[in-house]
Amino acid sequence: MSNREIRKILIANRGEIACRVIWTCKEMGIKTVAVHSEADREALHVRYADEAICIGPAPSAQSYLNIPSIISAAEITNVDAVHPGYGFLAESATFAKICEDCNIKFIGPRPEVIAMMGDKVEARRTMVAAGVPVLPGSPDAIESPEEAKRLALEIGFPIIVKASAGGGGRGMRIVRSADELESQLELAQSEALAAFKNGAVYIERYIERPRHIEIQVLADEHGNCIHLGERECSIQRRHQKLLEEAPSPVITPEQREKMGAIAVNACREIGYSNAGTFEFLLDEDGSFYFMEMNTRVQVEHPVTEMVTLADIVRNQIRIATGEDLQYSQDDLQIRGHSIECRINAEDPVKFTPSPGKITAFNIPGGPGVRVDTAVYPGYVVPPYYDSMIAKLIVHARTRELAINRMQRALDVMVVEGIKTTIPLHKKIMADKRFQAGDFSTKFMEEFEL
Ligand code: MV4
Repeated sequence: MSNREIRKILIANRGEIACRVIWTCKEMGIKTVAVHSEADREALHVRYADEAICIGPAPSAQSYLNIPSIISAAEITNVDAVHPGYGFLAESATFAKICEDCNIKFIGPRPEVIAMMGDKVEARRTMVAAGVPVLPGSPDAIESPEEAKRLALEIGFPIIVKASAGGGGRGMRIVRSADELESQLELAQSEALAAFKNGAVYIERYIERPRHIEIQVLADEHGNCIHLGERECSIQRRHQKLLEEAPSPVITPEQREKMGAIAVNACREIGYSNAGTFEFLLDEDGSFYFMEMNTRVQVEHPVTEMVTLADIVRNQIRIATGEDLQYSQDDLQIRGHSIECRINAEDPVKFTPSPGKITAFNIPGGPGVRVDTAVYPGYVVPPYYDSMIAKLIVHARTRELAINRMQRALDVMVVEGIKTTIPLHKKIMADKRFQAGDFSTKFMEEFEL
């Protein structure tokens, strides 16, 4: 069933994800409109698109986050739909609603669903109702220090205080004993208020050494939903993922089926549509708990594409036209192993941004190697945006072969003129614990010792 034609899409983003969306649009015979800031006139997504419109000055707030400017560009170019990519306006319920009101299809879930998942207390409550396991914690935002104390004693220390409007690790505090609870709670609330203009916080039992495992789902607008297995995202630093892989070295087929079924069932319960990701914390005993849901395509989607042969962006667009999912769960298989290394324009030791001119650029090739990037020799990495300049993705029959393939690829990857995280990835690939699959979200803290 298809009730909406999409002939032309505006990509409300920049960088590699804008290029990634354009590739699939080209394959589907869909015309594309790039938007760009004044700093991005020479950007690759501008050259790849059929049309390009400048939407404002370099700072994101005046360009890629400027809703009136983007809607104007969409109206002028007469597009049928907007693809938001990730970051920027991808999880703005306001933007999704305005698109809808302007009769432009937002390629993502309904605005109400985006808003609900953006409120972590509400998301948690919704997931409990949909049968998704969550950690013992507060059913609502914390109202008083007394309530926090009562709950904490029930749950047992350590606990974690999280901002309801936060996410991605911003505004969290670990509390290890009752005597520090009140002060930490107050700090968390005032930090949340300052950072998100919303002081609501909630508490949960704290897991010391979890793994971050996420399930990719695809849901059409008619209640059909499938999962595409998990991604292992535990290797991160300061809540920034460094590399991801699929499948996870510790998830068994039975565990995958269980986690996938829970995610798919939840999607049906909440009327979720389009691509989405359920983030789980996996405990050392194999228990898993819902953390957050991402209502967009993710940076790390390629590792899932490599092991399933699905084109996630194509599925997003098909779903947005109102078509049924083209495959059922039984059609989907996980084949081989994929790893993605995020190449950032950063000092690999200090993790400070390293913008500037790329004087030499060489990308690896050969079987099972994919590079998603928007940079080229002579390109100047602007200082205004995210520092990720490329994703190096490999696919091989086994994890061991994928690590080997990644090492060979990293060896021939050349980015000169700026500092990058390539040397760090080489060290991680050579690490015995990484190779053994023996790690948690604490891996980088221990790695640096
Ligand atoms: C936790 C946790 C342990 N216990 N919640 C970090 C990101 C945000 N989405 C939630 N996070 C965590 N929540 C409980 N109850 C540990 C983390 C965490 C983490 C999670 C995923 C990936 C990396 C992380 C690094 C530090 C802490």
